[in-house]
Amino acid sequence: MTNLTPQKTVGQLKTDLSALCGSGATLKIKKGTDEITANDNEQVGTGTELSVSVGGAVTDLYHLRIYGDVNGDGNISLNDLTSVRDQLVGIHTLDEPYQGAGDLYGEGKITLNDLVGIMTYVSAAGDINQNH
Ligand SMILES: [Ca+2]
Ligand SMILES: [Ca+2]
Repeated sequence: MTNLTPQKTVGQLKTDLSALCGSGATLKIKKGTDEITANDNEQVGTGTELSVSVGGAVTDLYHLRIYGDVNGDGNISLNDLTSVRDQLVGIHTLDEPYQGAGDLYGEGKITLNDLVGIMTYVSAAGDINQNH
């Protein structure tokens, strides 16, 4: 699931998806192994799992992806910039879904362009397209 804005909270996500859950469906939000459905102020990020169930059976399962958020905290910050740089120089390799979130332009790999894109965002000189 993409097209999400950075710094979105559980509460905002629930509001966004209220139409989906109006029909007797239950929404469950998990970050790692922790269920955070009830923590309305907690930020969701890359890797946050969203499941929709009807009558106890899961009908839809999504993993959120915020382009530029490669550590899953929901912010696009210097920490993400550092992780992408480390990947580029070969110090560290990102796993999915974080790798995909670092590939801002969706061409299948992290390159210098992605690093520049995050740098531009962090320095408030440009936005990252979340809609792809
Ligand atoms: Ca982040
Ligand atoms: Ca890329």
